[in-house]
Amino acid sequence: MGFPAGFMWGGASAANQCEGGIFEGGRGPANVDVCPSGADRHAVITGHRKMLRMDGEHRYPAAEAVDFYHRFREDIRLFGEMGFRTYRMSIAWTRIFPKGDEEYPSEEGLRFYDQVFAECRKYGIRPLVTISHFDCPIHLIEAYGGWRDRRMIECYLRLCRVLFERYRGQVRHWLTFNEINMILHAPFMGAGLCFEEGENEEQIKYQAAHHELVASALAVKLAHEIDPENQVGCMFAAGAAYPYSCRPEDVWEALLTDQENYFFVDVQARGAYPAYAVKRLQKKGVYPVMEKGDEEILGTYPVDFISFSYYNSRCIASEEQESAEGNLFRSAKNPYLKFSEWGWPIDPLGLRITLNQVYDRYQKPLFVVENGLGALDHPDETGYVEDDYRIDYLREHICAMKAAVEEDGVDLMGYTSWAPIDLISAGTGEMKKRYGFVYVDKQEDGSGTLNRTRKKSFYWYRKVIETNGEVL
Ligand code: BGP
Repeated sequence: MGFPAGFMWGGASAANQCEGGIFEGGRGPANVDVCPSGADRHAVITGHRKMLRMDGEHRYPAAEAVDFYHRFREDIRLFGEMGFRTYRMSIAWTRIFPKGDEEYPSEEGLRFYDQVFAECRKYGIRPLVTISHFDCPIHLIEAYGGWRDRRMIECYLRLCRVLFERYRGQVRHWLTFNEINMILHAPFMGAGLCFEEGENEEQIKYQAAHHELVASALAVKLAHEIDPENQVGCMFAAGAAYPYSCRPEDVWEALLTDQENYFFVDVQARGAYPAYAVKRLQKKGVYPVMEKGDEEILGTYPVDFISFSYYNSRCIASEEQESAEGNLFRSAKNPYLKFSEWGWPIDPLGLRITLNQVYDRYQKPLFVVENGLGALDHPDETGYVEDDYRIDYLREHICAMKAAVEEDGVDLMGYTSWAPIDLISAGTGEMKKRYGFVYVDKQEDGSGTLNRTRKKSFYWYRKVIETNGEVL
């Protein structure tokens, strides 16, 4: 009983939030580099303020991030010490193709990830690789307008081919796009989209989504052709939508919210646009252009497994209510829940509910690839943090997950918490919003030694993994 043997415990990160070194190794500029911290970030990541270059007035936290680019050996050693069986990480697209549409990849970029994977191997850690975690080369944004252009599919598949061939046998688990539904909420970060005055944003977002969905299906095809042992998953930002009350209008709105997110997974896992999406897009006057053959592609190459991030549930009201924050989605404030320092609801049972809903809907293996607590940490003079609040959060979520496996029969492959080490926040660009088991001495103003120190949660998580989730 409990978690199955071989359950993939680990942690998850993204290149742009931890690597830094954006001017090194021949890497080209990407959308994620020019998302500033501070008040303008929101307008930039949503595509409403075009910022394709760094300026002198903003801070760009991805430039150095937490310097994983130079410190990956130390970091992976720490993951090994915690007993990680897997490490979810992403590839910076512009390390491999600095502009995005070159014919040949950069050997230097490929060599960097050779070294990262070699380091993982030393500790028996299997990489789980997100091919695109909010990455889009700036050149492709300037030349094509990002994913609104169909030619992106070809560029993305070139990247996939290079990765699948080069890392054949070293990487078996792949995710095509991080939080693919984030395209609706942060379209510049999710798909390199910038909007011009008067453009039909919905049309552009769903057109870009269509391109990503076709690209994702073709990536599944390619991965299997290159190595039949490859397993490819989709990834979406999950969190069950609860109706604010049992008023049918609230229940209806909650259903609509869930469908908006499930739309992506319905296509990636079931292989076709669901009927509700076809009708609703038509009603909104949104008609993504499809080419002959697209339907067949989507139908022939569904994903092998479904992964998602879970930070909180959502609460949906049909009428105006006090609202709450949460992973770029705002929803009504659920009066039954507690909230993090960033105002995100904390709802462990919501994870069990979400796991059940997703499993019922798709009947494919699931993988929780992000879950964690962003909090202010207060280190002592040695850098040690007594983060019982983080341990409590993770314990309760792991318990909920365990119940879903043990009592509900959900087929769960693994759990990678966000994040094994402190890194830059995607939503706010802050450093002080920390998630890690390892404290990084880097402060909000960019100062700090970048030294790594194990937090209390480090030792706790090590025990969790060692006992396969029995000692929590
Ligand atoms: C998800 C992203 C991650 C990560 C996480 C936490 O949306 O996939 O990249 O950052 O959320 O969010 P935040 O960093 O905004 O606290």
